[in-house]
Amino acid sequence: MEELELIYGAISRFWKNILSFLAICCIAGAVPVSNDGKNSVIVNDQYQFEWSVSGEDIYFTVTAQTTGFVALGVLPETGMEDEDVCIVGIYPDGTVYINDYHAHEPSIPHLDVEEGGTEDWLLVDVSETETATTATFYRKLVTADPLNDQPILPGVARLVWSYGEADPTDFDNIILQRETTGVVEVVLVEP
Ligand SMILES: [Ca+2]
Ligand SMILES: [Ca+2]
Repeated sequence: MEELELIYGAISRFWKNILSFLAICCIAGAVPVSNDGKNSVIVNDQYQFEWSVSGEDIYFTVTAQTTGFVALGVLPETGMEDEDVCIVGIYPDGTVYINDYHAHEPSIPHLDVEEGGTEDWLLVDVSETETATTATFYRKLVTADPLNDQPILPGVARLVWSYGEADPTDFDNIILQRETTGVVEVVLVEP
């Protein structure tokens, strides 16, 4: 009996993985790859990310081919308004920055703290080479700032990926450029 349950579990996981794979391929055209048990998505040759869930927290590591900022956002189930965006990077002098944003209209994010909200994306590490920035950051799956953040729930999540060619000179005056911004749908937390 136990053996049967094990086989059933393995088959069910297999199909779940296949369905996740197909969901990502069909919706976003991105190719998911497995990396040391972590989940990861190559959005294109300029941007890729990994994620892992630990208790109530979700960790992301984003690598983008830029020495400017990298950004990752969470969209509501439908529509392009109310993006919840994390923007992170490192200045040439080594100073790092990470800020939590809310975009009422697509691609024009405003600092959560300027709107009575809280910083919920927290930095683990950011580093830069001559051509690329890699940042690891995390937040609670469901933050205590519902007006400015989107919850990350089991099932398909709609994410915004973005990067900028330069570091921001004004944290509350950033526009996510169309050429370097897109949406990817991915199962971050298994239903
Ligand atoms: Ca927030
Ligand atoms: Ca936010």
